[in-house]
Amino acid sequence: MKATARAHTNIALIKYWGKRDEQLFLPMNNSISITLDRFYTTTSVTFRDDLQADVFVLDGKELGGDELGKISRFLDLVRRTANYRGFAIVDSLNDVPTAAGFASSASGFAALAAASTKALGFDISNEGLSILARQGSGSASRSIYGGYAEWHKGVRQDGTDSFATQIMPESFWDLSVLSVMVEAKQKKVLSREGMRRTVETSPFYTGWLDSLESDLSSAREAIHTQDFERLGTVLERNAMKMHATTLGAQPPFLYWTGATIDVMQAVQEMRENGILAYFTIDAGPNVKVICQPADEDVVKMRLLQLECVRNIFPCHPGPGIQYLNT
Ligand code: 2P0
Repeated sequence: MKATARAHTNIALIKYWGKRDEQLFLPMNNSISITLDRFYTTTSVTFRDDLQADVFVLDGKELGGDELGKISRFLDLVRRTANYRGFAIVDSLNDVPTAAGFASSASGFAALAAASTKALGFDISNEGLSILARQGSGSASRSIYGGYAEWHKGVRQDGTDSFATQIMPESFWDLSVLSVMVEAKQKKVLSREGMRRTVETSPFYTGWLDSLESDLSSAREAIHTQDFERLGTVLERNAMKMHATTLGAQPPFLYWTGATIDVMQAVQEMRENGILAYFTIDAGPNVKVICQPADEDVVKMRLLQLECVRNIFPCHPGPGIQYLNT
């Protein structure tokens, strides 16, 4: 009744931004990501008949309140499917520096989905795991797979067709993803709230949805043909559009700081000087800069010259779910 699994974080090239069902975590649009090698969560789940409640230990510290509540609600989904009533000890280690600006919820819920189903002896497909992980955090649906993945929004109301699939494995195409840390402060508008506000109030949101199919097909084709310039162009434009929707929300909000813009401009200047580098930004001020591995050192050196840059974590495409012996 015990299993351990590891899942890696991912970075969206075409963003998930907006839900059509908040309970089931059903998105308004497809998204495309790269799973990264460097940051991951390792989770052990032990189901025991003698426990009176679930226990959640994160990085050696027992957590209660909201954090435990999210884990317990997620385990309820697994228990319901397995028709099992016992509680569990969930022991998680996060090798994801929060300061690097990666959502540990993606690796966290992907690892929890894999470890909890394995502990109860489920025979579950990757798509089934992706559907389950999605219900902990949307972006977790993509962390089931290594390399390049696409989360299909699905059309059904029950979410049974809303899961990710792999576009290409990590060995197919090596890219450098530099996580550029500019700011360690807690973000002001959490992504969950930011998405909701944007969908409900931003007049720019329809523009986001209307132009998504074209971004998705460009990104898919660019990955299949290893066309870096095409991929970079579409991922940067897609990030800009996502952030533009927040400016139209009521009340408006912006995830960028001055430092974010300094990094964006440095990336655009590098391109003017012939170095192919592109940026993307999630629901916070840090920037991810994507370049070809041969340019990684020069891009890193240039960005480190900026006064606002505190640290840079270079990443590459990484693996999907791994089960570890316990
Ligand atoms: C993404 N983000 O595609 C987008 C881009 C942030 C910006 O997925 O509410 O933690 O748990 O489903 O997955 C971050 O949001 O949100 C995110 P929930 P999640 O990576």
